[in-house]
Amino acid sequence: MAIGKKSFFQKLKEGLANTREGMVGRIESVVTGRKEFDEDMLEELEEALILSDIDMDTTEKIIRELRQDISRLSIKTADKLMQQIQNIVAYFLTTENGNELLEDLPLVILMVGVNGTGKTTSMAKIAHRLQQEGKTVMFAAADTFRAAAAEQLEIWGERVGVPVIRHGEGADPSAVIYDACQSAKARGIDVLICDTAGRLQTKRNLMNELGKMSKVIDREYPEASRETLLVLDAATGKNAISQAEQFNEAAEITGIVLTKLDGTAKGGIAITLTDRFNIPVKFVGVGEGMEDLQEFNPDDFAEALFAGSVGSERTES
Ligand SMILES: Nc1nc2c(ncn2[C@@H]2O[C@H](COP(=O)(O)OP(=O)(O)O)[C@@H](O)[C@H]2O)c(=O)[nH]1
Ligand SMILES: [Mg+2]
Repeated sequence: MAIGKKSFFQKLKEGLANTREGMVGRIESVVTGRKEFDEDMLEELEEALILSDIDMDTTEKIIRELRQDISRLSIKTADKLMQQIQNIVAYFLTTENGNELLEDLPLVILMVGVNGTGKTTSMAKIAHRLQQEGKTVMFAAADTFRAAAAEQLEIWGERVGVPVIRHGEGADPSAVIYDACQSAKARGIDVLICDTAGRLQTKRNLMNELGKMSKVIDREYPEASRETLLVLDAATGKNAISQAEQFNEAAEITGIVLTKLDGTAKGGIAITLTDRFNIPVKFVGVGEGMEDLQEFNPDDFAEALFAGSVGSERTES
């Protein structure tokens, strides 16, 4: 294992510590010391999963899968069973679409999500990552609802060395996007990342606003590939599901950024989100530092989650 990989994995493990204690701890206490992996155990496991922010529907699918695997693979030991649950979790975290950002440049990313989930700071972290890959980035301050929002973005822009296109408070967000598209094209910017307001409006309102911005990009920058990233705060647990429902109806979400996994035991929500919406998680936030937004990988995530449990192979702390 390369050093870079190890520190990345360590950080992910640390970020998932509370979820591991909660979710994996619960699973482990059902599994260990069992003589038989029978229906009673599956029922207890079902409860354990539901308590871990995995919804009923996804839980039932996981249990069904596990029931089959126990007989198909003749699983007889707790460590084999834990390993298989980890495999199933990784499988449920996988969608048909890739977890990486689109490679085709230029790229325009629209950041959406309710206030406080981490849109603006995640933009800075994504920009930092793209710059390390040698790409040029620009920000559009299309959260024009509060003056503070554009100011905050400007501070981040200065910090990471990214130009920011902004208008005054209360300006039309689509006008900001329009200017940003022109400017990004003129300067040959690789990735334009657009902040948006996170007010929880009515669905119609949200749809109109996001729809308008999207149309401006389509019209002004048709050659650009597009991502719409929904930022969700993992600590809000089931609330994140209803947010995803609303935004998914209002816009074509291409990826999820799941923030604040550090300090919450509700990380299991990632499993429900990918299963329910079939939208890939593209990044996870495991801290407030610049390097604490990681690219998401289902296998690494499941492995970090189950690290140190009876079935895991990588047990170093
Ligand atoms: N601990 C932690 N804090 C985060 C993470 N992502 C964002 N935050 C914090 O969440 C707060 C709100 O973030 P902000 O980007 O302003 O949210 P916005 O309203 O959606 O733009 C800030 O204090 C961030 O530092 C994360 O992954 N972990
Ligand atoms: Mg913001």
